[in-house]
Amino acid sequence: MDNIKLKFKELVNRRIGFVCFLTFLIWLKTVIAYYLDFSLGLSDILQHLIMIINPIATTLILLSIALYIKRTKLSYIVMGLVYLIDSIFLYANILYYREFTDFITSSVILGVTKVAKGLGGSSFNLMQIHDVIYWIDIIILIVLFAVKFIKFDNKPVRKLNAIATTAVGILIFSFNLMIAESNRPQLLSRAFDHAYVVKYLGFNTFLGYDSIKSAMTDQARSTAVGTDMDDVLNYTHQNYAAPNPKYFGKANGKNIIIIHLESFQQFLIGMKVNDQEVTPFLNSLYNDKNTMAFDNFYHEVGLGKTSDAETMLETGLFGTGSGSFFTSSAPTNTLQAAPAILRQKKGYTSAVFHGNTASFWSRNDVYQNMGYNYFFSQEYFDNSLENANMELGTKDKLMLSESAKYLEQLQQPFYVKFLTVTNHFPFSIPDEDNDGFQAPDTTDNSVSNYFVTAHYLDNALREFFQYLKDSGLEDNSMVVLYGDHFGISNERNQALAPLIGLDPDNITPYNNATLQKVPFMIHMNGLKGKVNHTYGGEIDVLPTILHLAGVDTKNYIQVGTDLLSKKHSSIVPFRNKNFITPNYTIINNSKGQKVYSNESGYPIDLHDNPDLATKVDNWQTKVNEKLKISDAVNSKNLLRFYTPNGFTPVNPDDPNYNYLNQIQRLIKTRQSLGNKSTSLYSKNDNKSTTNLYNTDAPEFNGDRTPIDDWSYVLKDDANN
Ligand code: GP9
Ligand code: MN
Repeated sequence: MDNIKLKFKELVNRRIGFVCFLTFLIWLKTVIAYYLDFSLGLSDILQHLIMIINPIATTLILLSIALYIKRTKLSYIVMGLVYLIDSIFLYANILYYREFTDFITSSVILGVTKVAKGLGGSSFNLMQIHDVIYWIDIIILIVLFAVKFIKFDNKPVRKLNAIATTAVGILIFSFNLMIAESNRPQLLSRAFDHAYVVKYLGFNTFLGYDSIKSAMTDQARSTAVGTDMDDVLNYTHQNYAAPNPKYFGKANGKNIIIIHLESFQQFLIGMKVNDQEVTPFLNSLYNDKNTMAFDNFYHEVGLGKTSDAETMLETGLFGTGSGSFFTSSAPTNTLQAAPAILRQKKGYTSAVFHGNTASFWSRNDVYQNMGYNYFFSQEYFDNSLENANMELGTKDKLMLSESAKYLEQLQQPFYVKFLTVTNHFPFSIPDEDNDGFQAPDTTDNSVSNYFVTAHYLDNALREFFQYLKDSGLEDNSMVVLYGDHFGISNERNQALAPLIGLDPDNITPYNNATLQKVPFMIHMNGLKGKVNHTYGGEIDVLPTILHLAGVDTKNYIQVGTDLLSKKHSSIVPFRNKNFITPNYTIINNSKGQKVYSNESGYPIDLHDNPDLATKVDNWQTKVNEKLKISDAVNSKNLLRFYTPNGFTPVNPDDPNYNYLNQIQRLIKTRQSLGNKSTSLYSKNDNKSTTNLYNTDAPEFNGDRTPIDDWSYVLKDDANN
């Protein structure tokens, strides 16, 4: 035993030995993390083996840099830094994965300050007790140095030995790559999902791989030329679905109110837990005679989540394949977005209401670039109220009720979007915000609490709709509601399963895909309501809304199709190229492609069904093309080369899209229009309607002042 200790001591007291020891520790932590915190879909022994060896190579190569440095202190500092950065990177990946089921890319790192600012304490909730494992080694190392078990080795490493160490790293890497390629041909050349690259090559290599890809995208943008638009125009002309005359212009001149239901999945509609309806108000709206509700509607977001949903709804194009379009190209690309189209074609005023800081997802820049006239973000709601803000912003009841005083000042018709936020992971609200709803019992707290925050959102919406009714806004508005994406990630579906009648031990890719259904409802007096079974997704919303508003989308570059059109395409692509048709669900994963029957939920053997195989191939080609066209437009910034007839691209510096002094602007607009002002406030004989808004938000405690008052914002506005 002593002998071993002595040998070990000897080893770690030499620089090369110490580097090997550090490599061992990183390797150990990473492998533990792979098994404890990630599910990478390992299907055979070789894949386990490849995954187990993949952390070694890059760690050894990076640490070996220190061996080229002769000066003792500097050499150890470099080792320490590399070790620390690698440890932080590993842990950041673990936290990121818990929320996004994905891995850190270069665009996540570049956008991290913007995103982190708004994320606040939410990452704390992602931490778990066993995470101690990922940091204990640092303490052990410090102790080993403190008790002088390990000392600095003053003897520099001979250059040849340093080179040999790096070479061993490179050799292991090549071996790793080789067996990875043999197990999964074209791993890097074809666009597999991120989990593949990590499973086969590790986090570091994935980051490097992704960075190269991003650099190539920048290249794509700078080398693009006008004729690159030809394919896009061909595509949009061929795939254009003409409006259904029955619905075209049905909402002509009406206000359009979009309500973004944060993390809201379709299974909540009509659901009961502990004998209580989770969302009684939305259930009634879903079945209302004036609501067209879709029950086969899917979210199609990628890593940009909320921002991807917004990208699709505002621009009719998908979010980018990695990272978020909002934080990468959207602030500077030329866009043809809903606020600008509606302003130019139908005279709409536009505004967004959202309880988070304005810079989250780069919204302040993106909205200007889309042509939004106003953006009422967190500072426009009373932050002095106790508990007003949760991790991701002002609670929904406060945000919605305090919005009334801004909404009533907007010139009509208006196009407005309310982004709710309380029903967001980690799904926690103070007890006083719960009206006694009992969370279901599950094995995962965040899954149980999801129902409580969804119920809270439902109550907030009931209050909001009551105001729409009482103020008369309901009569001249079309209200559109949609769930932006899943709240329960695939990782947590096991805990959810018993509540929705699934077997927790046998959740199939088909089940996971079906769980990506989100609500989509259009509510408008006179719109003959019913539950509509058409298959579609978020990409189809913009043409649907524009056609209802009486704007033909023919000349705009949008890749979805009007859900109400006879020519609507009911192949629903996911961002990862999986897709759903009315009869089949197609999943591409490490084991190849699987086709599930929507009727039975079971896979179909295509060998027995060559006709279907051909059809699936054709559909897949269509799905790939749709995503490719959308990606080409966004990544190459192609809309700068194409302006539809009668459309003027937005100049984001126009003072009409400036979010300073918004209140002054609202009032000035009203005053300068005199009796031509169409705001609700003007129509109500220059009297506020906020007294019609009733909320039981505990913060107000019966005191209406915060709903009516905007003096705290005026103060800030005056300073600007
Ligand atoms: C934050 C909110 C949440 O402002 O929109 O974004 P998400 O995490 O869902 O993408
Ligand atoms: Mn979201």
